[in-house]
Amino acid sequence: MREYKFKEIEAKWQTYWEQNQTYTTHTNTHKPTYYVLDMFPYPSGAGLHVGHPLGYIASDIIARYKRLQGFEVLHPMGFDAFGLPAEQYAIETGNHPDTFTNQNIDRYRQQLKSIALSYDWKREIKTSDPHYYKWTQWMFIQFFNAYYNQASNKAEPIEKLIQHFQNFGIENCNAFSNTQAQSFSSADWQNFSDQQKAEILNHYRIAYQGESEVNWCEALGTVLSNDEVINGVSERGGHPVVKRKMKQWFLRITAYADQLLEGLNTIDWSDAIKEVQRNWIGKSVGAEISFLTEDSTHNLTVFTTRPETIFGCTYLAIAADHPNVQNFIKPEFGELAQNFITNQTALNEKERLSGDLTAGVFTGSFAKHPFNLNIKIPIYIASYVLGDYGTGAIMAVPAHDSRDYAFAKKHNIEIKPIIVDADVSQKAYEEKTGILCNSEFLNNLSVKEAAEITINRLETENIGKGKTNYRLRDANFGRQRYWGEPIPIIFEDNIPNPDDKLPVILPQVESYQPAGGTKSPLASATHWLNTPKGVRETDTMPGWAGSSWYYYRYIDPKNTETFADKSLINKWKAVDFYVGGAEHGTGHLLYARFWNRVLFDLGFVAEPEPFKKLINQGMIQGRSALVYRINGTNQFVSYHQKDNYETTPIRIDVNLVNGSTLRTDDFKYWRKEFSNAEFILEPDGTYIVGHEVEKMSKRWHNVVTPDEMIERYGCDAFRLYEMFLGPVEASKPWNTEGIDGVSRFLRKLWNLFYDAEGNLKVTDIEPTAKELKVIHKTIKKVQDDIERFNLNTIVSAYMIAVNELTDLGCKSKSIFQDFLILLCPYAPHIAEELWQALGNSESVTQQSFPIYDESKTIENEFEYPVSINGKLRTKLLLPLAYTKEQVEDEVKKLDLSKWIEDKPIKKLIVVHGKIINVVV
Ligand code: ANZ
Repeated sequence: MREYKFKEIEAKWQTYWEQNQTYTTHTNTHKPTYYVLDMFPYPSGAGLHVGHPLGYIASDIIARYKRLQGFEVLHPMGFDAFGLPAEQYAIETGNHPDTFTNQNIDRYRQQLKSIALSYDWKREIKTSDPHYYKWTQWMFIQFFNAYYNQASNKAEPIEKLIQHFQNFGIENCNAFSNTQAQSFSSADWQNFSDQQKAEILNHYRIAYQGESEVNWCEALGTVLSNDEVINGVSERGGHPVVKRKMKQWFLRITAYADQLLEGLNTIDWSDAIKEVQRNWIGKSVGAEISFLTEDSTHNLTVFTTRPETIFGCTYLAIAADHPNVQNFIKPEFGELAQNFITNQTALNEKERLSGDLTAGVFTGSFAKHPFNLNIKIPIYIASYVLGDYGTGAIMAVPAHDSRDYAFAKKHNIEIKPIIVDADVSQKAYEEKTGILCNSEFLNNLSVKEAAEITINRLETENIGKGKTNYRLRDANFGRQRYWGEPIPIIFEDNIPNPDDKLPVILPQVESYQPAGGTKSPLASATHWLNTPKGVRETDTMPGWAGSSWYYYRYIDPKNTETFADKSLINKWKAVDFYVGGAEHGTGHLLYARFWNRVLFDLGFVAEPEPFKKLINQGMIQGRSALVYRINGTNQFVSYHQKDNYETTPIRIDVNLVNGSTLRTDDFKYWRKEFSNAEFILEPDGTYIVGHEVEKMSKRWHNVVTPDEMIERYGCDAFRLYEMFLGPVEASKPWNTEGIDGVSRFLRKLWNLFYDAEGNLKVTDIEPTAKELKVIHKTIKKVQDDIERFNLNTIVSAYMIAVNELTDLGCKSKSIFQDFLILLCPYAPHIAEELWQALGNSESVTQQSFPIYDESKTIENEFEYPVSINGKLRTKLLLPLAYTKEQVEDEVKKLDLSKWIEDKPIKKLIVVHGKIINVVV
């Protein structure tokens, strides 16, 4: 007697897979390789809700499918373990963040295992493990010891640059930098002190020390991230926050701006996320133009993407935090201007741009128009001009730029259109604008041509030059926190040198509080800080360091000689299929691409791009449940009655609801304050709740966990349902009700194999043409849809197949076997159980994907409807290959006496493959 008991079955197979190492990846294989990766999670204290596994299940289906296709699949999982919540926990409790992190990891691992994801768990990694971060630190040192050569377009050892300085000084130096080192000869270089040399090299190293502004909160004694500062005060406590310049480590990602753009054309990612990266890199082609003040004492260089509009420029605007802003402020305008600067510089970029964009003040200075020295152009300080973009100053063209227009209107500045138009003569243009053009200038030109000509003229007249700008900034690589990888640098007489004794292990500290000043808690670990060689760097790496290269560690996780053996990297190359959230578009996904390119340039890895194909799973939202309290009472009114009262909606735990019906008794028990709640019900005596679709979060009491779902419905049903909800990339609400459908499907599948008495119905008989058609149709559907990543429609295909096979009374073992192989990527437990019931001893997950045979799907018989005098009477099954005459012969053989008695057939109409009509 056999019933579908999912709990027993699922436990049995999870043990089997573990004991038999079913999902171990063998690297000494001759099969083609395929690497399927999930973005590894940061293990938070809350564990997983049903939204998290969406991507994990999808990638698991791909991994399982690729195994069936004969690939050796690498499908690992690990943990991104450094991060702020653990740090916060340590500060609050005084406990080591590792304890907290490990607890969370254990919970995550157990949850992930319960979902039957086919990871090779022996490859698990954790970024906070010294065996792991040793290599993060080692890579940092490679970056420190490298520069970007613009001649070869790649990172090269810094030794090569030193050699160049030694031989030629700075002349013909092709090293990328966005700061300017002084000019020096080879003789100068040789005479420089070590300190001077170090400072020059710092302009070129991929990992370098730069100055950056941080948000400093005196009261909290710490540096805060932009998110932790709201309107100039700390989010926690509301203390004042000021900007402070600090020396910090950076990675020179800007050297790779063009490569990161071009690389996007070589990878299979969605257009949306490529666009996010393009915008973030923000390449702008234009010009820098120099404006001289009226009295010729100062110069203001602007960056513009529309150089040809220079004839319509009616004012210049400079950022409040421009380093030379003071040069332009005339004493009469001093007070207003200084106040404006003070107000502006207290705000961060986001705050400034969300404020009044027409805010600004006149400096009192004028500049000369470079092409017509008689025209005077006022210089303003404006809130919408950013100090750290372009040159921090703009030429404003109100007639052609909306922000300039708004500003000009507010400040009563002239608005002067320029004409780049074949229909308007130069003379008319000059009359209109008062600007004398060179002969033929701008006449008959497209915008692009006009821009080119303008740049040529700027260059010949030495007023400006063509210039490409990027929005991308070098990546800040230092945090003043404890829970991160120590940056492996020792300062010897202020000169930073790599510490080659790796790993530099995070020391034990007394307190996880910041050490005062702008230093991290590590600064108080004096025993660790001071080494015979010098003083250690106390900043730690940011969260994205360990996640920028982890995909290589899985390839060879236990290696102690190197981060991963080169021959193994050459075998797996890079990630073939990557699944994770789109919110990482400008963080992890950009940093990892950059990091990987440096490793590639230095010869450590095999591919310039780390993730060939990327899928971004959508969000699963929660479906909150609402009850309606009548204001000022303890009465709750049901959804359809609520409009008759003044009510306030209250979100309640979704587990108190069946469908939309509130279990009122449970509700009373839920919270003490509701224990004497009264209800105004619907006419049928139920309380109906309202629903709201919103983020799944504890705060809204709408969290559903995989644990609950698996407990109630089983893992197979849960996996199927996650996919059934809709396309993986789409965001959609969770609705527990719907899972019943897939549960029923699994029972129906079971009943296809077992009769009511629990006996296996399967036999070895040859499958019928109809059964073959069903299975081959399904093979094609599953294969096509997996290849196109349409994972939701496959669930319906399974359901249709089981319905059809049930209707056909299928008992064929070979049909069943094929079906179970098709099913096992989604529902591996039931597939294994039934596979074994069919007498197989090997795991179904190790079989070959069935081969589609189109000829089996072609109908070779047709069931003709037979009408007599226009009335449908019977049916006649005939080979489709029969000609019209053969069909007619078959009809004549039929015994139709029941309907026509002994009347002769007057007319016989046969439409081949469609219909038979008998007229008597
Ligand atoms: C004249 C002009 C005329 C401009 C026109 C635009 C339209 P992207 O594409 O983002 O690079 N700009 C330059 N530096 C700026 C700064 N630090 N803060 C704010 N705005 C700045 O945009 C470049 C354009 O943005 C530049 O071209 C400049 O305005 C402005 F019809 O110059 B333009």
